[in-house]
Amino acid sequence: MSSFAPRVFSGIKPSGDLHLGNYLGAIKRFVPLQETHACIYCVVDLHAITVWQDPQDLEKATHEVAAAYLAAGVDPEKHIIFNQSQVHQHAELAWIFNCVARMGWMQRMTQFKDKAGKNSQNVSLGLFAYPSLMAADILLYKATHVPVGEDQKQHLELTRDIAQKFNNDFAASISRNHLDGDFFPLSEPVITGPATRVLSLRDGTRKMSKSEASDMATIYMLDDADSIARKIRKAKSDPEPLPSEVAGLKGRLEAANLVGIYAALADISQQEVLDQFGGKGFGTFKPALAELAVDRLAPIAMEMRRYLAEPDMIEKILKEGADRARVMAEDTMKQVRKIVGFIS
Ligand code: AQP
Repeated sequence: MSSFAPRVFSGIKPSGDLHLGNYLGAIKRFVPLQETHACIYCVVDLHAITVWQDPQDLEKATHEVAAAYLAAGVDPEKHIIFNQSQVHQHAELAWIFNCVARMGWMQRMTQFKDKAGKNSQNVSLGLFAYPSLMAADILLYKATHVPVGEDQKQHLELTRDIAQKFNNDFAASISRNHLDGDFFPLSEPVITGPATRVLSLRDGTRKMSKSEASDMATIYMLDDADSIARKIRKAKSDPEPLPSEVAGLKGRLEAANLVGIYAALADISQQEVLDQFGGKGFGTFKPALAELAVDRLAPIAMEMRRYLAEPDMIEKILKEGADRARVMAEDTMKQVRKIVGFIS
């Protein structure tokens, strides 16, 4: 049994317009966790600058991520919403973790390989060290659970490796400082539901992403009803009717993606979707999906716009959240500095 209090941490990069993958894979799942856990939801701006961000766009995107958290139903009074750069302890712990993590561990990260592509000599050092900062984000608050999309699974495994190595490397010092047991928890990824990897609407081999070049491949959280319906109507599919069993979706990437999106939006299982639409073609299924998507996304988009019209209020919420997060982060860092042997 873990001796750590149940606590959730997750974050989203303000690196572009939020999309359906961010919503279904992360934000939508943040909300129910508030009932059972103390939750900390961060706008991870330090992560965003691992690739170039125009400063004005970064500010705008930071507001957008905070507005999405609020519009989806995160409560900033009972829980915490803040932007990462306001709590400098994230960067401090990340540096220590850079000295704990091994080069070989980082070199195995598939997201780095995907993002760097053929350009690996020319990307920022920050992009390479990204998982170390992510481990710091989570462990600074000793978070036990981390709701993320499928693409973050490997980074979560690395976070556990870093926590374990820190606990082992510094075991004697942890005990000398009367901090019994493991200092950092082995945080659990929470990757659940039918849409943990929402795919591009134009190419079922790629995930939906902020940095996707084609506008038609991505449903944005702030898209209007017409755009959502048009994108779903034009989404790549296949000529076969939908199967009546989930097993029949095997090898049909685009069909499985659209069924998964429907299930996640309707809060039902993929099988329940197929119970309704099995044997029907995309001519029937796509309009039903478009209607559902508009029904679920439009109220959130409206609420986001309402928050975005009040940037001062968003910044006040972020600042108050950062003030509360900093107290917890400094508590951890005071102990970490002692454990490592820093004089302060
Ligand atoms: N397509 C997706 N399906 C399900 N979940 C997804 N997430 C991202 N894309 C999908 C989840 O959203 C959270 C925030 O991700 P992020 O913005 O911090 O980074 P990312 O995963 O790199 O997202 P993008 O959209 O692909 O951004 P860019 O293009 O800027 O790199 C995470 O929990 C992630 O799993």
